[in-house]
Amino acid sequence: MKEIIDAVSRAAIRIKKTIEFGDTGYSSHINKTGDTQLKLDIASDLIIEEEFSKVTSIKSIISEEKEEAKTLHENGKYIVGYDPLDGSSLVDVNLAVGSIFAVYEKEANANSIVAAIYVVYGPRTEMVAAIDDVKLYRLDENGSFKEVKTIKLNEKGKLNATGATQKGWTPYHKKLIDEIFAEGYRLRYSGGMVPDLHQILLKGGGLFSYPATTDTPKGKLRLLFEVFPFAFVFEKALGAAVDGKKRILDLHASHIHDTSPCFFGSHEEIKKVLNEYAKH
Ligand code: P6P
Repeated sequence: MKEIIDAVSRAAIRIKKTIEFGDTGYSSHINKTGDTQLKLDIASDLIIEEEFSKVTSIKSIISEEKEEAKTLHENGKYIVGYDPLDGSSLVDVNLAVGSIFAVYEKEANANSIVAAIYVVYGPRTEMVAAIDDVKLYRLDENGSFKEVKTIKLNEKGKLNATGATQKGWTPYHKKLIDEIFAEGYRLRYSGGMVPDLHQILLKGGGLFSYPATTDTPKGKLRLLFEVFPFAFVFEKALGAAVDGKKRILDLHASHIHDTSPCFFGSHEEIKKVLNEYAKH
């Protein structure tokens, strides 16, 4: 696993430079989920593929920016699903973005995930790796990622990151969110999944929700390279992740671009979600 983390570190340093000085315009390509790809998306995907090509333990890669899975090393042990630059459209307004990686063994699905890694490109470049526990690393002035601390969530937090267009929320989802705010939680939502979840993890807890809505009845976030990896991170950080009724890591993706409603947070907040959603 260390060689995969090292490859992510090398890719992150290259992607950071591409974000700072690259072309933020749109390409002429549309990816499998119908998003028009930014040149940054394509550049980041190529950088990651190049760095992963040097890692013989990686059998194949599944990228949000690629149509199909790609084999790298026939005798490799791991399948890596990744979103090369999640929230890339936020670069244009100088907000933080991130790369997300899920490491799978036998098959690319929740029951086979063995590690999750993400990188946040913000005022500082940080990487979080979840294997047995969740470790935070920060890029230093010498271009090396140095371990900072182990991340653990409290039973209850203070932040509420409320995703999706409110017009499309179900009445019971709105009731849940309003009740949490009425308890004094603070709204923290940038539209970037990686920094929004990173903030909850580093501030000790809260709730991030991207529910089913009228315009996204199956949610928007992708199981293989967004939802499963963050569910793994939150559970290893002593939190939880559900789809409203079930544990995320008990779900099964039948297609590489499948999405799901998702809630990530501390145990207290996830209990509130399950209690409210159980009534509908
Ligand atoms: P909305 C970015 O496009 C993204 O995929 C995630 O990073 C983010 O959490 C979500 O979409 C934001 O979606 O509908 O709330 O703007």
